[in-house]
Amino acid sequence: IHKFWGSQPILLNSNNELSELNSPIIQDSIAIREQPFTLSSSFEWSELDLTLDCEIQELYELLCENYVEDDDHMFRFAYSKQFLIWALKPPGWLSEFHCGVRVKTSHKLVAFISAVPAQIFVKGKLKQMVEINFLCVHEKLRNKRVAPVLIREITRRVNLKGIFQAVFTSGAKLPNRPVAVCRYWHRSLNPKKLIEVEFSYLTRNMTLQRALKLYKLPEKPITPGLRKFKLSDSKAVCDGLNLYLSRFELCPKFTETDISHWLTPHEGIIYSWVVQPTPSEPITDMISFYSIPSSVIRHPKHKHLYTAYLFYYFTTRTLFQDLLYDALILAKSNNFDVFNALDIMENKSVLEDLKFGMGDGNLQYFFYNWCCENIATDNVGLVLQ
Ligand code: YNC
Ligand code: MG
Repeated sequence: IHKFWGSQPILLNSNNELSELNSPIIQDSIAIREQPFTLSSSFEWSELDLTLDCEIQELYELLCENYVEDDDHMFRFAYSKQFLIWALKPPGWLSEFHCGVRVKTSHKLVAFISAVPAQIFVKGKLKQMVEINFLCVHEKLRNKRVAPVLIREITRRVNLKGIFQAVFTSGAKLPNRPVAVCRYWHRSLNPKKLIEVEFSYLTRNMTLQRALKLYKLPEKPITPGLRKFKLSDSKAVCDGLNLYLSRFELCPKFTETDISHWLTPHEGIIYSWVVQPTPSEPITDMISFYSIPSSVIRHPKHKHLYTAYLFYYFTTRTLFQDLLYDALILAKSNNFDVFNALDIMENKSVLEDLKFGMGDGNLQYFFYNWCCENIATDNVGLVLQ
């Protein structure tokens, strides 16, 4: 029944048998096809050049109009152009991995998939993998088996670079067996707007006045010594974060260059703070979140919902709950409407106290060509965009 996924080196939900644990499902020595996979005759492959603003614009429009929506079709991700550059051009990026499909005659971009290289620790083993993201097929081309061709083609291109494992997430249920099943939690920052766009609801016991009071936050962060991350913090933060993440069964391993890329603050993209009690002392803690607006589909007043997503953090001195509270304050003061966090890492232990509410729907983590037993959510230390 699953014609595509049934042919791939992955674990299926329907099959309980695990092959050798914590190892590849097929070996690296497979023959790699030299020619691109065949698209139907009216389409052509097109490597996007994300150094060109016009091509970023095309990708931005494809995703804005056709990328992930919630189940009720009220909101659709509206990743900004600058965010896409940040997410798709980390250290080691390759333009072959920005894989587009165009209509031959009009050159219109109608489908896309991407990969970025990443070093991933899984149950103590370090593997060079890619992270797959932004799989998108134009609405008019759905259910025509374009997605399997995109996945096969990105796999071929990744294999040609000597990489044979991938990690990806999906909100939609797939036939693939997830390695972890996580959930988003939401913390209201702007309850009035969230109610207006029907992201949240009032109840008999919860009036707008009560909601405003419940979710009110101070204007300034509380932790002494909290300041914005700067480039020169990269080494200390890289060491601190890698050490912190090593406690989780699934986590990335960062280089100093990765940290500079992923954590240097950019308005509207990525917000990062460190705690350095005094300038002569070392950095003790770090927290970060990124920005993905969503389009509010067909709303008379509000066009976008501004959402902050908890990214990486580590603590050695500050209580995690206090650090995340400061992140909420900073997100609010940067005009975000809602703050999202998964129940991964240490998050679950503080979400309720910080007035997060559990979302509906899961975010599942998957491997490609890696056999591994399930990982508990609080053992996941990997965040994808
Ligand atoms: C999905 N999201 O099961 P079977 S997340 C993976 N991820 O195959 P068709 C998916 N597979 O069951 P459509 C998938 N959605 O018959 C569907 N599938 O074996 C499978 N939505 O293909 C599905 N973006 O072309 C089925 O489906 C086959 O036209 C059906 O296209 C799907 O980025 C899609 O949600 C998702 O744009 C492109 O619905 C389309 O519906 C769409 O007939 C809105 O496909 C946007 C959206 C997904 C966001 C993401 C992660 C993607 C991971 C892909 C897998 C990577 C594997 C690793 C490769 C590298 C390996 C190395 C080394
Ligand atoms: Mg299709």
